[in-house]
Amino acid sequence: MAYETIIVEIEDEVALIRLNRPEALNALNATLLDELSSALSEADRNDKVRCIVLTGSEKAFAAGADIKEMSTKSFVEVYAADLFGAQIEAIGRVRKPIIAAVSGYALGGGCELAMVCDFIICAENAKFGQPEINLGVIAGIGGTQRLTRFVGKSKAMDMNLTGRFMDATEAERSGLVSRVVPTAKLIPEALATARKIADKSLIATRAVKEAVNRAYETTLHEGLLFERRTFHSMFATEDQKEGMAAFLEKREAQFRDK
Ligand code: CO8
Repeated sequence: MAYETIIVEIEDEVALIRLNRPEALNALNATLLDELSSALSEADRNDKVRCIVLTGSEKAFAAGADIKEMSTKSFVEVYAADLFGAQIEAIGRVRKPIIAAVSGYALGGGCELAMVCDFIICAENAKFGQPEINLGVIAGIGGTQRLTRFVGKSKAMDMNLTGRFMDATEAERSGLVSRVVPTAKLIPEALATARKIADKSLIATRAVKEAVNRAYETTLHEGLLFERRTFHSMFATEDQKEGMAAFLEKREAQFRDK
């Protein structure tokens, strides 16, 4: 399918989705979010895709929601449309793993979009921030909620109240990103990581995603029970038999998602 604001490439069972509005540093407008949510849902349904990488350009993952598009809207308009609610929820429903590969600015909605993904690998030039406060508003798609869970209250308050940017070193130290790589190596590293995940059983990678996300939505007791029952359910799969047999036979496992 042809898109206006994103580019989708599928190779080796990995879908690479690039945000592509260079004239606005990949600012998230309604078209981009519509296209992105449908491309991600399509990748989720596509049997040839087992892992997804979401990225932007070297200068910007995304510099936030599109300020030009939003600036003149009224409360009634944004509330009635539930601005960006449907798209972000659709992205949150994707069951295959999504890696955010962040280079340059990930600000406002850009930082929030990266946090909707399952984990973030960033380049040395990455800058994260929730600068909505400078526009007289607050974060609207997770900057006060997901960021707080990633980096804790003190840093989340600091970022949301001052609008300051966090560099890659601080982002890694704070747990916002899983690793930092040289800027030129970002896409190769993210793709290699995605291929590694694509080699696993898709039943198990989906289950990991569900179980880790459960940690943010329930009590420890309920989360541990969910994890244990999900672990038990793996014994109904051929991939569990194959994975354990391959280990004992000292060979690579050939998973078939069954
Ligand atoms: N929206 C629209 N256009 C943008 C945005 C944006 N967020 N960011 C950059 N652009 C445009 C600029 O207007 C400029 O366009 P033009 O050339 O036509 O003037 C072009 O991109 C290049 O930008 P700059 O010239 O500003 O580039 P610099 O390198 O000088 O600066 C910065 C880069 C620091 C990233 C700067 O562009 C900036 O501060 N951008 C805005 C960052 C920001 O405030 N983001 C938060 C936006 S609000 C938000 O994300 C709310 C999300 C929640 C939605 C809630 C729904 C429920």
